[in-house]
Amino acid sequence: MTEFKHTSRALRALCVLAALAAPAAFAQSTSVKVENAWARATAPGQKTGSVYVDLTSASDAALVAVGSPLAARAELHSMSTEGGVMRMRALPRVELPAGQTVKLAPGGTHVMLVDLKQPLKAGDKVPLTLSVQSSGLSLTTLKIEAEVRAVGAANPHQH
Ligand SMILES: [Cu+2]
Repeated sequence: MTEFKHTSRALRALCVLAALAAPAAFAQSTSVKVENAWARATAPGQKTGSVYVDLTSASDAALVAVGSPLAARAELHSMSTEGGVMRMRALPRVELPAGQTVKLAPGGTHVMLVDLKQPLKAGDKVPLTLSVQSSGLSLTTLKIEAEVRAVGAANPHQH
């Protein structure tokens, strides 16, 4: 009998917590359309990989973090050509303005997989998590898969 009382008190406490947490979590969740996710097949010995994807967010948001179980870490990079030299830099975030399709594509913004745990072979799937922050500051984690394609040469840049 005593035990039963304890349980119901604990349950009541849980319900209160859930009620407090729910409205904020649902009101600000972001809906993002993910299309054309693919990764470039790696050359033998290559320890980095590039992933590309088209993202369209229903509301103003930003891609703030990426991850993959196939790499030690994943980073957001931009790439540009300055005086004929390809330069790349890490980005803290990629803005996703409402209703606009933002394309992560070769020669531009990309997801870089650093310290790959295995080669990326054509036809394989690369699991990825994308952390999207809405303007209301809430974080949504998207789980996607990028298909590995053998396109052109290996990465134009190596770490
Ligand atoms: Cu890069």
